[in-house]
Amino acid sequence: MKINGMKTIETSKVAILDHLIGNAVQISLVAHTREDGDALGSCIALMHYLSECRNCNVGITFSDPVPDSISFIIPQADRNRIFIKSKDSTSTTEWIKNSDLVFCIDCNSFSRTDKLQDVYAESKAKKVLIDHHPSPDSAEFDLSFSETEISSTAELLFYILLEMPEINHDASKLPIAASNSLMAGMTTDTNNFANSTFPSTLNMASQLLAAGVNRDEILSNLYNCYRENRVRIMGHMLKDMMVITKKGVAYMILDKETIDKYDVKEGETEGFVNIPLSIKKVKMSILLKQDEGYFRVSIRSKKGISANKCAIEYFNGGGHEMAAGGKLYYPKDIAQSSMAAEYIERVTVTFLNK
Ligand SMILES: [Mn+2]
Repeated sequence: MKINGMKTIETSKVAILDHLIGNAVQISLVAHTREDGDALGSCIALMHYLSECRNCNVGITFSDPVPDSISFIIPQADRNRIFIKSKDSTSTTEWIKNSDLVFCIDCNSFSRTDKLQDVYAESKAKKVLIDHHPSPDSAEFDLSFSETEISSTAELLFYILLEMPEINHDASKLPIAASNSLMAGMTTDTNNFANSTFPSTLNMASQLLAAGVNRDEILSNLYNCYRENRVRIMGHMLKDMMVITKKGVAYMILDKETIDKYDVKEGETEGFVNIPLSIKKVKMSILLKQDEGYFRVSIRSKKGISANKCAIEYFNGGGHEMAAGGKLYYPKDIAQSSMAAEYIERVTVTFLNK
């Protein structure tokens, strides 16, 4: 039963988790590649709970460096507890190999951890999943907390932590660094309460605010600290690059040349794909960003249209019902990069006619 918008977490699973943590010597956390605020915030929060409340030895492992736009979520003192595979392959691999407990955060399968996939697959550690994406690869894990009717992994983690004996339903007992990063993670995944906001989400926000989280500072870091270039290219894309099809699909293709011209950094186009949905006639928005041999694809849709299905069927990806991503490869899916627009036009007509 749900009371006052709280999320109920199975007591039997909490007991298993408590036991696994109690027996662990070294713990490794991982999230999906190209980590966002939710992935990073959840990892930082869990790390603080494990180290401060449980005295565990914890490290976070990522495939690639954290984008500048969300790096404020990492407290200064934690910088040396994050292992980046592309920067320091040996210590990252060693850390994972020597861990006897592993958490897969905001990521429904190790296959989404890019360069870390094989190391985690070979790990003999106990494996725990905490995630809000559909279709988790449950067979990979000894224990799974998977819930899709929730704003974010940060929210799911918040309700799990409330159940732990040291916290015992009192959010003020969470380390403040954990509370701050849980708030940051939930805020980014809900786009500051614009989407996937449930009664339990507002309940969480309320409890965290009461526990002393500085939300103004988080909002300032998230939304008032961009580089000028980001706003300039946003203007250019919306004015000169956005196409709206007869079917109400808006798409923008950010090519290499433009990326270089505006010196676009990793994570800097975050949120762009949402903007066309503010137009009444637009039902679905697609953003393509050129990489080596493929485009990275982001899809957002309005209620009644599945961004997830579109991503699975045409863009080698998936995600949430109304927010998904994938890849469009050339020359596999399209003969050359210049044919991306034509591909989108064609497949979205087929998709929306179904
Ligand atoms: Mn998430």
